[in-house]
Amino acid sequence: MDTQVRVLGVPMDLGADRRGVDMGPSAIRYGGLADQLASAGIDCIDGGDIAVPRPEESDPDAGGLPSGRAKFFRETKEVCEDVATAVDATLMDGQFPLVLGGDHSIGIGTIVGAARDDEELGVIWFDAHGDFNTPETTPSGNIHGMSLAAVLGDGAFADHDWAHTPAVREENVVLVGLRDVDDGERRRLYESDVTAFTMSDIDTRGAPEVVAEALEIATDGTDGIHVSLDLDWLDPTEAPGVGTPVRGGVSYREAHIAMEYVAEYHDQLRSMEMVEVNPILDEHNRTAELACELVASAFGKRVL
Ligand code: 5AB
Ligand code: MN
Ligand code: MN
Ligand code: MN
Repeated sequence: MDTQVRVLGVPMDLGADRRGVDMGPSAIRYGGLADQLASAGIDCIDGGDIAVPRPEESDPDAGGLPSGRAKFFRETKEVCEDVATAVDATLMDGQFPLVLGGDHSIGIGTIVGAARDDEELGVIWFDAHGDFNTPETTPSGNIHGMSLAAVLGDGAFADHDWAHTPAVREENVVLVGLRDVDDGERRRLYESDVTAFTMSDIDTRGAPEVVAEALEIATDGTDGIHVSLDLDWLDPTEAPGVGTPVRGGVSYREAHIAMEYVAEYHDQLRSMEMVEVNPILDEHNRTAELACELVASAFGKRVL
């Protein structure tokens, strides 16, 4: 890829219960992001961090939705609008937006920004979780468990335009690595046209085949794809520094081969984000370092 990467940090922790993900962008930079990108032959500049209010300064229920529950809805919406504007501006400047979280609620902003030119955007969401709750089905009220549903305008989110309506169709959205899905989410996933690959699919078919199919679905008829990688997609033995770890995730090698497949689609790759790194829960920053390595693989780093 010849494009210059622009790194955008979003120290967001309004969308999750466990504190500490707001330090994710710093931990990932400290973990060697620029060097890893350089080792993939990628030039990068740092666009700094987007301002996020502290939970202590805000009332989680102040800007609530008329129906259902979504904590810090108003603040999340404001931050995501800023993320969308920054991602859009980055693309307009001919650069590649690499967004660092922060909790997964920021995916709303990244996707809205990447889809702003009314171009069709496919999405691959690597995650242990569906992030497909709505304010009506959520067991927690945490927006990081609703972000994929939010960009599709589901449930109570339908009444709110997130800056612009993104051009994302369910048919081009793929979840990969599921192993912890709430009852309401499961029902909603069945009813939707979103494709969901569980860990059982990866166990039986292998990561390369599943990821190849995910890429085909996300690029089918679209103008580009967004890759959203929640570090809890990996097994907690490899990525302990995440807020909601779930046993039975992908291995170190499966994660790398998946990103190497993503690299094959560099012409279609429009934006990428690495989210949910929690340095407080991490062991010597290894989850953040792993995030940097995976970025390098996604950008075409090769052994030979
Ligand atoms: B993550 C849960 N489904 O909605 C909920 O880490 C967990 O962005 C969501 O994938 C996990 O609160 C959100 C129980
Ligand atoms: Mn997630
Ligand atoms: Mn635009
Ligand atoms: Mn997750």
